[in-house]
Amino acid sequence: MHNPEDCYVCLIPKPTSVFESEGNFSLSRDTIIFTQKDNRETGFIANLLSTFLGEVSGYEAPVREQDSDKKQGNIYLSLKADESLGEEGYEVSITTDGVRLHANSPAGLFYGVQTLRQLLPIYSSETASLPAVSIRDVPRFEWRGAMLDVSRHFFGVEDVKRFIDLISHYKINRLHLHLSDDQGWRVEIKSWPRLTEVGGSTQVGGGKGGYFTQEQYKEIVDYARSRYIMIVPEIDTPGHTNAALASYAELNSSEEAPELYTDTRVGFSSLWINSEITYTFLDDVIREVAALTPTPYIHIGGDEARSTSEEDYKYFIKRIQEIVAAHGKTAIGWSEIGEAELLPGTIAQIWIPAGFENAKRQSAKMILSPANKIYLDMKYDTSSPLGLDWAGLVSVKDSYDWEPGSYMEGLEESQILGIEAPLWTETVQSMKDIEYMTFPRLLGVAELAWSPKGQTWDDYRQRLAAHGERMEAMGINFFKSPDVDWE
Ligand code: TNX
Repeated sequence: MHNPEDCYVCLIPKPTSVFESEGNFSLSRDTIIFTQKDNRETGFIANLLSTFLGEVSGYEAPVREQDSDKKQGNIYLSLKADESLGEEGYEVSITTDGVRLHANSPAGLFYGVQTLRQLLPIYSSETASLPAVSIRDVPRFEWRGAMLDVSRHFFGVEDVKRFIDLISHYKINRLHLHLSDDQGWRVEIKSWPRLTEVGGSTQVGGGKGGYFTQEQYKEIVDYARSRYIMIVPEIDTPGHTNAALASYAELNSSEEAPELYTDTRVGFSSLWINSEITYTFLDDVIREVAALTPTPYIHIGGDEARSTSEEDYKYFIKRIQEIVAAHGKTAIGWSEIGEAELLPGTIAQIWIPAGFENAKRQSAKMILSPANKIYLDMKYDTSSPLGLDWAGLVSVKDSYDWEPGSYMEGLEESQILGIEAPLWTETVQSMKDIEYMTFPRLLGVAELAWSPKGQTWDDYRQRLAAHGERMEAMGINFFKSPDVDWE
């Protein structure tokens, strides 16, 4: 096992098409990576490939610019490709003579490089090679997401960067950061400094919490962008707001600030819906977050507003969408926002059926995050040391073996933007915990989002079994699920 010829079978997510041929391309001390002239992004991706080659061959191939694609015996990355590959697809051909990777955009090249990484041997050897194979690969959905809750427990820049590195290997392209909740406010807002000074000072269990300065948040956005991942910031409203309410008395209808909260109940907090100060506050927050976030989306939460009346909720959701739009962004909200009037373009993220029918009637695009299938914070089985179980147990098989296209009744595939797996962190306290709950379930989610419809659990399960050693080599603390016969 693990000779390079076998390796193509363990690609995750599985490519659109794979054709094997004879032989392989041997890496040598003469191997050079060529890129097109004058493209800085391609240079960065080529350097990443060089690092991956170095890890297994002990030799980091140099990167050079070149005008034409004539040269033999080397690796060539090109931004000239078949139009049908779209924005994110790529084509790679490996022969005994060399490697040709083509895409229409740097993102496509980046995904091609992740595929090449999985085709390389797991362990370093002097005779490292790539199997002769020809792959054409185009994603099924444009939204391939993971969510990390940095509010219940705070995770700093280094942890978030590691998370980005790990998920980008599976062609995930959205990282939704849940930046505020009852237990903590995690992004600096210069016009309302107590949000982080007070609201960021603790977390579940009473630890010291923390927050991202605006500089740190920008660092995360840039780091993610260099891995073709878009950061989607969430400011959860009008419920899940105790940290903000504790920071500023004027946001409370009682005009008194509650204590900070470090337990895990939900549904008890609400912004003061009928006060203009609330909307001044939100306008400031959204303006600052929008200015830090170069991409189109801001998530407004909208979930579990059990302390807001229905009438107030509808009024509020309408107004906050207008604020988001005024700052040039598109709003995303959890299922429940479907009960309110949605502005054209607003996206509903479905985690429970509530709100779904009304969101569908309003033609909202949907992101699917069904809790009983892909909540990464659910226990795997009754013996899981971490996690919750309100949506049931979510085994590795459960998280893979469902079909997004027919999951919600009457939902056309064209209305589905994609899927996203959230990791809520009430019970998750360290990077090791994050990895344990995320891996390997997120790999299955990545495949559901990327690969053509109609993959089977049996086939996936074998690829995952072969992939375990690779996760080990990457230092990932993954759950060795009994659903899989790990090699
Ligand atoms: C429900 S999912 C929540 C979160 C919790 C999660 C725990 C959603 C939109 N709201 O506030 O952290 O359950 O699984």
